[in-house]
Formats: sequence, C-alpha cells, structure tokens
Amino acid sequence: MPILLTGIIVTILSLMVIAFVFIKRKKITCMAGMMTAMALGMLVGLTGGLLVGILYSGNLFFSTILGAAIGFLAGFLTGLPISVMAIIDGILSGIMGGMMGAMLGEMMLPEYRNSMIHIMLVIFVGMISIILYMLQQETGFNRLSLINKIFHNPLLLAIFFLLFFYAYNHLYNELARDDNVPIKNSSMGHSMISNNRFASPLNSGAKVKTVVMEATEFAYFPKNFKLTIGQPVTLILKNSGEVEHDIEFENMKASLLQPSHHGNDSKNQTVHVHSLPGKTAEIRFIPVESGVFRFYCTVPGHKESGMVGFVEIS
Ligand SMILES: [Cu+2]
Repeated sequence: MPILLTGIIVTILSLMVIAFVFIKRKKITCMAGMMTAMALGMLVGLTGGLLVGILYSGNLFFSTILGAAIGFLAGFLTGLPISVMAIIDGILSGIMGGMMGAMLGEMMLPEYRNSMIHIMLVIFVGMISIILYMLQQETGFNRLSLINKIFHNPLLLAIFFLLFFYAYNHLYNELARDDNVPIKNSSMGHSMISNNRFASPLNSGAKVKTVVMEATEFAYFPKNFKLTIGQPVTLILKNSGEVEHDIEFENMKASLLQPSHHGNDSKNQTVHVHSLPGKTAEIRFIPVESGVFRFYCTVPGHKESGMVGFVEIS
C-alpha cells in the first residue's frame, strides 16, 4: 500500500514541476532548466526505481528497465520546454537514478522496505519544494505567491511539512486498515478451524498450502516465501546437507495443527522443525498474524553462515 500512495504523491508533485516549467519556460534560463531536469529526473528515477524494485522483487532486469524508463520520462518531459542540453541532462540522470533505485529496492530486506520508502519520500518532497522555490525566484519574485510565503517563513514551512506528513500517515493508516478487513474475517474462520485442531486440516474448508524448504550447508531454498493468514500450511523441511539442520520462525505467532509436547491451546506457538541429514520432517500450522518474519537455523554457527530467510504473511 505505501507503494501505491508514494507513487501517486511522486506523480502529482512531478507533474506540478513539469507544468510549472512548461508555463514559465520563456523566463527560465538554460542553467536553471538543466538543474531542474537533472534534479527531477534523478529524484523520480530513484523513488520510482525503488518502488518498482520492491514491487518486482526478484526480477532485477525488469525493475531496472522500468525504473530507468520512469526516470528517463521525467527527465525528458522536464527538459523538453527548455533546451536539448536540459533534455540530455534530465534523461541521463533519470536513467541513472532509476537503475540505482531499482537495485536499492531489490536489495532492501523486506523488514526495512517501508522505512526506506518513507525516507525516500521525505527526500523527494523536500527537494521538490526547493526546486519549486528556486524556479519561483528565477521567474520573478512574487510576494503573493504561496510558495514564496511558505519559504520565507520557517514556521510556515515547518507547519507545511508537518501537515503533509500528518496527512500522509493518516492516509497510510486508513489504507492499512482496509487491508486488515479480510484478515479479521479469516481469523474468525480460523478460530473455528482451531477448535477442531486435531482433525485433518483438509476437512476445515481452507486449502492446505504445502511449502517444501530445502536446507543445505549453509542455505535455505527458497530463501523467501509467502503465506496467508488463516490458511493451514504444511512445511516440509528437506535436509539435503551433510549435517543436521532445523528451521525456526522468529516472533511469528502460529497455531500448531498437531499435538504439541506441551499440550497447550495457544495460538502463540513457535514454529520449529528439525531434520537429520538426508531426511525430511514436517510441521503443520496456521499463521495468525500478518507481517514479515525472519526464519533461521538454530544449530550454532549456521545462522551466521547464511541460513536465514524471510516469510511474508498477509
Ligand atoms: Cu543448519
């Protein structure tokens, strides 16, 4: 959801700058136009690239091309009313920003993605404001202009930024709440399932998802996977290595679908399964909480050697 919201904000602000440049093109010098095209190309490229890098995570080729294309378009459109030099400036920095953004999005661990998007948005909004101010100065100082008024008064500027991020957070939470509606429904369905927790999960109505996790020295395959709240999961740990391995999910709440040693009914049990070399072992559970959780091998030294991955539950 933050991807869509950030995408919309970035698009609106960029169109504002492009429209401004187009309307005042006769008053903007080549230098200022080049600066604007370069800055907008780079900013849109970086932010857009980051978003598509996260959205198409796992396909760096596609996200790089798409990110570079977004930056290219922004740089081109901004430079177009000014000069060929401004176009070149905008296009080159747009492509560079897009490529870097896509790589950043691809490499960012899932747990830091939202924070990274927020940081990028703060940079984007701040820089766009400065560019608009610079253009306003360039095209003749106008005492009545709202932008000038805001920038000549630090208090107004602070209020403007606070209002913007307050509105952003509000929208963000609103969208996140909409996302939670189906989650609530499925956890209601889930409590019916867990009353019957020793019966076959196939009888409970929800389709069982089977995940085969291969463990070797020292890696898991797949390294990342997705689960759905309320949907029963059979996790099969296939140890293809020479030594024993296990898998444990950090801080993930789940309801186990088999009699646990402790015999408790809690939905807050740790999902842990262990497998000897060349053997497979399985565990069945129902995820009850959304989020991104880390899993790792608890055998000493294995986590540090790379036996770590992430599961995304939605
Ligand atoms: Cu291990």
